[in-house]
Amino acid sequence: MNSHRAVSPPEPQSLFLRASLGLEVEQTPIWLMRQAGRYLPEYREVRKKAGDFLSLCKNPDLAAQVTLQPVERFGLDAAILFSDILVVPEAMGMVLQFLEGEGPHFSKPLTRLSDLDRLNLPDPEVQLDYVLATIRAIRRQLPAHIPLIGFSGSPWTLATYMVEGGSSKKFTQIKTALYNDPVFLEGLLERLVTAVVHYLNAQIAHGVDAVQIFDTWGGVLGPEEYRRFSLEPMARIVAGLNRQRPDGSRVPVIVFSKGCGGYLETIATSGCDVIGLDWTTPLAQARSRLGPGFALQGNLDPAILYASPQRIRSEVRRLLEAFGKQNGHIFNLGHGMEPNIDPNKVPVLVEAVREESRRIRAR
Ligand code: 1CP
Repeated sequence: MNSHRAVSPPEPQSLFLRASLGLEVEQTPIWLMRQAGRYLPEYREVRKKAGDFLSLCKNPDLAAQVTLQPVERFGLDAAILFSDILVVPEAMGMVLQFLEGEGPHFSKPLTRLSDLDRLNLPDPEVQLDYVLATIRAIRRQLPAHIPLIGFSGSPWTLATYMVEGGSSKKFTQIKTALYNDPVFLEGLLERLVTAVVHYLNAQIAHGVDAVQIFDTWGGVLGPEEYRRFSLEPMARIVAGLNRQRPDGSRVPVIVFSKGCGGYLETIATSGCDVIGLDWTTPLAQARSRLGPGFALQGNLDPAILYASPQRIRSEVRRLLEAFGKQNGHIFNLGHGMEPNIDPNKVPVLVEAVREESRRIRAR
């Protein structure tokens, strides 16, 4: 007998965590990006009570309540912390507002290297204590078998908002910086890497079971720029995370770079466990390019929820049939839920994923 045999870490029981690690599951787990939000009447109710969006994010009891709403209503396989990626730049000292109908706004965008002196490195236990309190409140109420996903924006995606001053269509300011003043941009990304590592490690310490890095705007970069300004900072974050719990279990990391189906082989070098896909890359093609070492998350067009129940079911069937019996798939949409979808379409999607994936596995 080999007395030096390593003690293997406990196998997770939840469908979501098992699929994240490529383990066998009896049906495909499902959660939805932006599963909490304005399409739910019960969300709009709580948001009204909070006053505005940012006040909702900063109220741990109410933020926990809206986190749980879609999980309770639809029986989803994971909860995602209700917050926003832009609380990190705010904690670094920028002044953030969400203007009604216009989205996020920073009053003094960063334009040059000397502006970086205005940023501080936040202690998540201090400036982001409300997020950690929300995680603890969720964990107290969420059934133990449902995992909680924490998240952050990628440094590149956060930097677009900090340099453009808000949402952008053309990314003129940040691309000007990228080509004319890379020292400024790299200095900003470096500070964001450090801030996000501390932030995600604090989320893990306070009870999230997995983390997702949202790189919503990675796809506006060409291949070389994507590698240098989006992927490399994310890889430094992944390398800095405490992914081993005291009991030896693993905290999976999901990287979601929207519009980056052409860069999957680059994303695979990030060190993540799960690669999120938008709806432009066929799931089976992604698997054959990446091999079985990565779980995949996605990837129907969110607009499928405007279609009829029959069409939703047939699209789910088509997607799952094409992927077949392989392990390592988490069902999701290819991006967030739109505020004007009919919540009654969601159970159609959830049931279709469960029925079809069970049927395919039973063959
Ligand atoms: O009016 C409202 O109620 C605010 C709408 C809203 C909501 C519900 C915003 C403003 N953020 C959120 C929540 C949110 N944001 C979550 C919650 C968890 C969930 O249920 O999934 C998450 C994960 C985010 C992350 C986020 N915020 C991203 C990355 C993911 C994505 O959707 O691409 C980005 C880019 C933001 C910025 C942001 N927050 C809100 C707006 C309107 C925007 C701008 C989006 C843009 O520039 O197009």
